[in-house]
Amino acid sequence: PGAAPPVTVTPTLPPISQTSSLPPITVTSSNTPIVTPTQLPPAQCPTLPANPTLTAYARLNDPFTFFDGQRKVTTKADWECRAKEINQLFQRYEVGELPPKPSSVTGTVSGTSITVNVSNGGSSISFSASVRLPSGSGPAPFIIALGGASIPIPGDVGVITFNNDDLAQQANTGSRGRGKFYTLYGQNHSASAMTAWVWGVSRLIDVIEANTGHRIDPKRLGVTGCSRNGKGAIMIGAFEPRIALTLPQESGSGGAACWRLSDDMSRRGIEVQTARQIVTENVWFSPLFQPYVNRVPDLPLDHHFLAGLIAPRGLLVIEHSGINWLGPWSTYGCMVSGRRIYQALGVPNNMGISTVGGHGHCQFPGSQGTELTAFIDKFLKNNAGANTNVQKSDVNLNYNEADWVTWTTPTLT
Ligand code: MCU
Repeated sequence: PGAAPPVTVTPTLPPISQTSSLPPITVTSSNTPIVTPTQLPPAQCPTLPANPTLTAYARLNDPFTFFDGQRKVTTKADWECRAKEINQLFQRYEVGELPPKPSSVTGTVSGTSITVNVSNGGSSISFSASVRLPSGSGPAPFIIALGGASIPIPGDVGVITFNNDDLAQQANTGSRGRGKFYTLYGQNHSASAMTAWVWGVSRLIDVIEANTGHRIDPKRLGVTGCSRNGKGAIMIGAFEPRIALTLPQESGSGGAACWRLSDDMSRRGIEVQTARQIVTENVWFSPLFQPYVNRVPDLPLDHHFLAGLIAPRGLLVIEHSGINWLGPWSTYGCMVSGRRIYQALGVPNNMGISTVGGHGHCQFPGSQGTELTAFIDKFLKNNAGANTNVQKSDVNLNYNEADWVTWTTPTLT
């Protein structure tokens, strides 16, 4: 038998063409990154479980670990996710739901007032704020003052006086569900009075942004308020990113103080406002907070996180060192540890803490004038050189941070 014929393999696939239809890659400059950081896909933010399991924690919660207890915050993008998570935690455990911008928000801005008209579903409300124009002409910075300003505001900065009680009353626990916010969203809405005020300021800013030809520069807005309205001011700074400078004054417990630290003062026999007491006095917090006031360590947050929600925007915490009810040690310690978040973001001096006594409640003392002026200059008047490196108290409050903070502060990239 002869040898088998050789097997001939005829390729059926067409030959691979050497010419490509893709355009050639052009290198324009060796220094130009192909993808700029802002074009990077957003980090995946974790979502909170529907029914979170809480783990008691006696110290100040770690801002740099996510709620799941595992994932760490190592980049600024991670922090944006963590801040969203913290915002949700505040709504869920303390202040109730903050409704988004409603379907219809209209209004007018004049040299004397801002009028806001809002409709949502079948209901409508109108409210207004009064305007004090600054000296000069053209767009200028303005400070929104809850119930009126009790800090000195320079003449070249305008003032918007917002009657926050009109949106949500705060006389006593009987004020629950009373005010125009609840006319719109219903008496049983979970939002606390403070949440309703946040919402109201957001609508004022909507109207300021939607109108032209007035003097209010929407990019240079501050917010202030004293005492109960100082609690409101810090919440507004935390929940409304269009606020450039937050100036809470003597906000005390429920504001710049941490619940855990105020409870510690109370255990030491100091007569300080606590979570347990505050819900029996007024409606600043949501009914959702009630179950936690006697088990504060279960809360997955404390108020040092409020500083983190405001960061990197300007924040000067103005407190009183001599009124125990306000929790001077608690406000100071809470904010010193909250300032770690600004430090992590590389902007420690965008936040200042100033605690001074020897004056009446809400009577701004001259000795805090330098830092107030510096923060207004830097964040409302674009004076980058103003010295806002402020962390002071006129008395030694002896906050030993190591007792309360065991996490370390990363440098976020
Ligand atoms: C510091 O803010 C409050 C405080 O929380 C209340 O307990 C007290 O009754 O009133 C203070 C206040 O708003 O004073 C004007």
